[in-house]
Amino acid sequence: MTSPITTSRQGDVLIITSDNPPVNALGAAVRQGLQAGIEEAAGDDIKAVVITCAGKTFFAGADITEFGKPMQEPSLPVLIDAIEALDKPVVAAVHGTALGGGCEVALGCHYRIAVPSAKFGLPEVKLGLLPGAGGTQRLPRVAGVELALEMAAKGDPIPASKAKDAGLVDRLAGEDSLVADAVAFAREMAAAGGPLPRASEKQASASPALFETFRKTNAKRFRGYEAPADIIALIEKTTGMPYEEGVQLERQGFMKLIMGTQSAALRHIFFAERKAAKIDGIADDIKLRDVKRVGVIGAGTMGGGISMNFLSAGIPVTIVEMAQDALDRGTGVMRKNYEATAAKGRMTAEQVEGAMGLLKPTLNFDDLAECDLIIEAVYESMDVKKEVFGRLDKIAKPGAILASNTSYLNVDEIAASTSRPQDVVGLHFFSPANVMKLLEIVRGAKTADDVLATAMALAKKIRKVAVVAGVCYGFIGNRMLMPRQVEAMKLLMEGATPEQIDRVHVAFGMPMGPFQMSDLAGVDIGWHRDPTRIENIRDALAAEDRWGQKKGKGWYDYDEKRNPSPSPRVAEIIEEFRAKSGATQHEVTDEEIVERTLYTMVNEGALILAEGMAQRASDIDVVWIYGYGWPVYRGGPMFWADTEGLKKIVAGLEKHGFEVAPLLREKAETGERFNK
Ligand code: 3H9
Repeated sequence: MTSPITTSRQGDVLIITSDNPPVNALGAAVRQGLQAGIEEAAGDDIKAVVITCAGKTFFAGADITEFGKPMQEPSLPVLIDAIEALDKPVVAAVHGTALGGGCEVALGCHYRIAVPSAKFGLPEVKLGLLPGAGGTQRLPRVAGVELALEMAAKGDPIPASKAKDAGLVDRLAGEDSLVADAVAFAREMAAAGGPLPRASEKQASASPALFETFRKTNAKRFRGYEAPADIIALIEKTTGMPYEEGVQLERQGFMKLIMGTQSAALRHIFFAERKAAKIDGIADDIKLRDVKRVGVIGAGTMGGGISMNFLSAGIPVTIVEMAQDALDRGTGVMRKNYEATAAKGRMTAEQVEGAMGLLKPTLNFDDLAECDLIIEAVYESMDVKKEVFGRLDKIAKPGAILASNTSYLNVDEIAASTSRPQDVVGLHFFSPANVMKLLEIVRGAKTADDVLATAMALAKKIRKVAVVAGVCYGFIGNRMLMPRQVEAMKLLMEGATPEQIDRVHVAFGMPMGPFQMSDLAGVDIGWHRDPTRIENIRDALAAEDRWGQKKGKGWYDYDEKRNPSPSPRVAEIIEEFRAKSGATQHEVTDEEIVERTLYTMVNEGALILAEGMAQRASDIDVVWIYGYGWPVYRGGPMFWADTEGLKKIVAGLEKHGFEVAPLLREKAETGERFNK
């Protein structure tokens, strides 16, 4: 097998090049090739060395697929030490993203030169790990403890310009002359002579207050995660320590995390997210439909949010409403949202104008004839949707993709109201649609393959994580939400409080519990609006104007800063319904809440999987992580079920009298997992 590493010479400079697509991950073959390159560099005729990568990026890190398998020599830390130990200048020439182990290789080199578009990062934390090849020790010594903490504990990459300011990059190269500039730099450093700047020989220092402040400032972001806490503690403990001792502690910390469930969960999600983009039975190279302009029907919260995704990606949008005031209100909200983003420094004023400039608001439905993809975001009613699709069928250009943003309704029935069901697909965005990452692409019985593949490609373009779902009530996400909601209400009747149920969910790692979520979304959503018709607790709350946060009261009472407190009135209402329901009261334990609200979701997930409504268990995990805030460190409901043990899930369901999904039972009995 040919090595992904080649060497070449420019005079007395040795250029070591890695070509290991797609991201130059530092797998065994790359490490072995680099080791051979370093041995070659020891030759007397070599005065300096450049390490660079072909393709789209510098090393993007260790090869994650090797984790959990027996390690092949040389290990990355040993290799990087050997690079640093060379007695001639070694220059890392960086383009693309120097991430994780890649950033650590660059730190092992004596000098770093980068193109302006390059980025540097230590994203290991996002895989539940800490940098394990010297990163926690060399980065603070090169770029300072504060930046090292930021980069290692949060995992976000920084641009080359910032890296240069911090001393992580010594020089910027021309965007098209990286290797030539690196060779010149290497030669210059060789000629200059003098001691080589080795990161491990430098010192780092920081005031103890820095760590405490950092912990406090980021407490919310890090809640529940092991790796950030370990990273902060490690850098705190090793700052000022000799390098050799620090790096040993780093090694121990890395080994501890890599054996843990959180890292397994986070690595699972890394690959699950990428696998979700693959559609069973459709070739990767299928010809896609050209989407140059998107049409959106409805300028309400959903239609506006959906439009913003495309505008931000530079795709023109025609947005249609029925009345001028609704159209004006909708476009006004979009502008306000963009301006708020700009105020936070995440967009420039020109970008705001650029995006809004791509928007064509109109009252004329026929203007949609110019669009290649039309998404309807109108009222959630089958009759209304059918009427809209019937009209669309008459005016849309041949081959245009017709999409419904329905959250529950039957996409096949909607498609049947057109003469072109093959062009119809569900595109279920989650609210707020300009923010939430998830997109469910609903595959109708007749949806054409190229329509599906085009939708998937577009999702990537607008930076969504998309999952293919089949036609069933609520698709994947909302269908699994239903048993949770039903059980939460039953638990209330049997003795639990909204506070207890929410507390259990938050302790589990959810951003909020079911009642907090209802207060945020609006208790009145889907309410029949007849205050005299009180059939359940929700009706009672809505009738008393307890619509949630927007009214200052819902399941909870809110102060002017929207801090919730348990509501005595809600307790009374619950008591009234308990009395009427005849449900047997008992002491509800936290464990029972988990079993009845979360195990039931897993059960529903197993049904979805068996019915083929999700392509794979990991897709269900992706839906819950990106659409509903399931804690990433638990890997999604199906991965979590695997880690809990499927036998335990089955026993928990049976204890409460639930019918166990056959697939779940089968897997529990055979000892299989949902995610292999
Ligand atoms: C580490 O370095 C530990 C060390 O500190 C210590 C070690 C001792 N390995 O994302 P894309 C695959 S931990 C293996 O779609 P993009 C990916 O699965 C690592 N495979 O491209 C996909 O495969 P497929 C720290 C990897 O352009 C394909 O490459 N580093 C790896 O949108 C394309 O990926 C990280 O965590 C990998 N490291 O984004 C960086 N990376 O085509 C992780 C990617 O079969 N990577 N693949 O689905 C990324 O963040 C993005 O891939 C990157 C490119 C930004 C580089």
